Amino acid sequence: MAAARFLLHHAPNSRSERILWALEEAGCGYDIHWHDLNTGTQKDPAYLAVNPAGKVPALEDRGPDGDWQGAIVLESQAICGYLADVVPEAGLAPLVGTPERALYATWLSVGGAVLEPAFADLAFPRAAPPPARALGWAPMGEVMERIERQLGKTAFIAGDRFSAADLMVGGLLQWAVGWGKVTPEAATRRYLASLDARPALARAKAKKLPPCQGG
Ligand SMILES: N[C@@H](CCC(=O)N[C@@H](CS)C(=O)NCC(=O)O)C(=O)O
Repeated sequence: MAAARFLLHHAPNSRSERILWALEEAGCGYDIHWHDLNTGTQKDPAYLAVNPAGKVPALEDRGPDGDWQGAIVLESQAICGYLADVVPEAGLAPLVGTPERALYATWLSVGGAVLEPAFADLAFPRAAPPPARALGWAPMGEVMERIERQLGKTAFIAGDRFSAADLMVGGLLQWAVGWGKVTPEAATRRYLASLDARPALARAKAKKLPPCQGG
């Protein structure tokens, strides 16, 4: 059987779960290379050639005809945006050249560049806080208010259609709420419930363990 177009380097309970979800939303063929962060397979020399940072996720694109080599996308935000662009039929991003693209581009970046570091600051407080104006993100409480305001206006984070921005923002929020670190307000709660009901997310969650462990 021919290999699927995409190969995801994935570890359970890690940031690569949102990429599993992205691939299910995109509805495209993919294989999984399972990593075990506890035994440290992400630091194997063969994987460091894929991602020198030794972290998951990494997405290899073998191309539409399976003959691409070395097309590797790193960083969750880049991977979500990349998949939305190369699988346009999945409708995970507004078309380039439309006004809807502005809000989408904003929230795709907020997910990775504002929400995620703000959450890291909340979960792992620093001994001495750095000067706020030197940081590119607001405290987590303010980021949650920004999200709540947006979700008071639109059903999804970047408009009334699900997009790759929801993978980044929603994916992180699911984690933060599940960990008990943040308490979402009404619009954010409704949003998270609507994400939970997505069949693609259920399919991604069903792949939590490699076949030899998960059946
Ligand atoms: N900025 C990266 C972060 C990836 C990342 O931190 N992955 C963690 C798992 S959640 C990892 O692989 N950690 C293993 C390690 O550092 O050894 C992204 O969003 O893709």
